[in-house]
Amino acid sequence: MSRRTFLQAGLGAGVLVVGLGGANYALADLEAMNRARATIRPDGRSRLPPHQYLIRKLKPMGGSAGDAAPGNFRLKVHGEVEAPFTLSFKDLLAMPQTELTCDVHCVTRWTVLDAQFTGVRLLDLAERARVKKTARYVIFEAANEYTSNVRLREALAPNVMVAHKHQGKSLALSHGAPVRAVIPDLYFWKSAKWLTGIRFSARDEPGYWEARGYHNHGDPWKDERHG
Ligand SMILES: Nc1nc2c(c(=O)[nH]1)N[C@H]1C(S)=C(S)[C@@H](COP(=O)(O)O)O[C@H]1N2
Ligand SMILES: [Mo]
Repeated sequence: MSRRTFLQAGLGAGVLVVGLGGANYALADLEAMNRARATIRPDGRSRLPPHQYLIRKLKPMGGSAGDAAPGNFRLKVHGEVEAPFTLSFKDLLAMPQTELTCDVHCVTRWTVLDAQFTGVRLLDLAERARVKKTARYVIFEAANEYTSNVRLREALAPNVMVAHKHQGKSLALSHGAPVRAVIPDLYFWKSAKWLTGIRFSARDEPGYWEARGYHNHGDPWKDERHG
């Protein structure tokens, strides 16, 4: 299947809008879900992971917000690296920019197809920092001590990024302004909002939710919800 076919397979007409407690999102219809379920991704997995349903746009899931002002933003890239560095928001914009269209899967069972993010690939940040061979994990660090842990190999996948735009616009505060992580192929709790640091680590360090009963890995296709 071509890339274009793959991208279009999740789109379709006939969306049933359902008010859920007044929340500002819609539940896509069963046909769209069946179509997503029947679509096979380039990696051989179903486009809709088990026990997920579709909604139309990201639902703000809360969390303890950081400082949204780009002028105050600093991203520390550190840990098991030869060349640690700190980026301002301007520095981040000066790095090669990537536009990513990806599907997002929340552990509370909603999925959004074709979410769009703009930012910098983690791979590009890792190359610049010259990650040591001893590194095995990436710890995403965010405001107010929120962290999430991702295996290095998975963090360096080409669809993992540090994003400052969503749907072509600056990130909203509720979605992690000014910068968040996006790790599309793990449950969305791994995608730290209000990002402040990327730490390469030799050891695994269960993050905020991982230490509170969520699965340490969080693969949506393996239903890795709880530890
Ligand atoms: N800093 C921070 N990042 C966070 C969280 C949080 O509480 N704090 N919540 C996580 C969870 S549980 C989810 S589901 C997603 C939700 O992202 P959204 O609010 O943009 O949908 O952000 C993740 N990133
Ligand atoms: Mo979540």
